[in-house]
Amino acid sequence: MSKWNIIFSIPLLLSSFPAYGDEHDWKERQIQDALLAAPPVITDNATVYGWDESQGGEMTLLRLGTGNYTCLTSGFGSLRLGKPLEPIPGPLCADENAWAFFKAVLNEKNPMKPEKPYPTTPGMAWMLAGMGVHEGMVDVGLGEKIEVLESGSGSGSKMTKITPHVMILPLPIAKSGTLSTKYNPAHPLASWIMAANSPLEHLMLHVSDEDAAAIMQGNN
Ligand SMILES: [Cu+2]
Repeated sequence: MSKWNIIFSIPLLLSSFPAYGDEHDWKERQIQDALLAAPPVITDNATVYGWDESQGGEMTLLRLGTGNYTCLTSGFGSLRLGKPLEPIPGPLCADENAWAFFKAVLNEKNPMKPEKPYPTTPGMAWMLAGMGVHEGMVDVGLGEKIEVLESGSGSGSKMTKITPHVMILPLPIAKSGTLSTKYNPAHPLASWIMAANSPLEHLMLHVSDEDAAAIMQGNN
């Protein structure tokens, strides 16, 4: 079943309901989490989606924006649909091309074996809060996992925080260059190819926490 159809039918109703008490609290908390993904020039006008815990973690519209970016509360970076939020935040903000790609990914039962070809125009997705990686793997659903940490680099430990990054995706990349196909905690700012040789292949461009903070501040 397509989760995306549900996602778009519910928000139209929800957005017209006033939010009180607990419901308002979790929504506000998730919006604040999502806004950590990118600088205000992006997030100020962004649409924000989060996870409705009362609906088993179903994706839901939290805030409708007028800008070209869509932000998602922590939990999407690993496509952990319907699962509890990660202890390490991993919100993201996607431009229109990246969002079109994510929508197509969400519509597939098995994102690694799409029935419909994914859009091919690369977009940009910001994850300036970094992301938590569970036992060196990212879960894309149906038991399919992408190994993202260099083996022998602490990938056996339960949770590793990878540094702030921007993703260009989707982006097929020849393996003839110097880019690794894994994140190496010993070189946390190195660019690399995530989900190499899969339909989710993309470029990961990392910055330090300090530089991410500078980007978040802009000219202020
Ligand atoms: Cu990535």
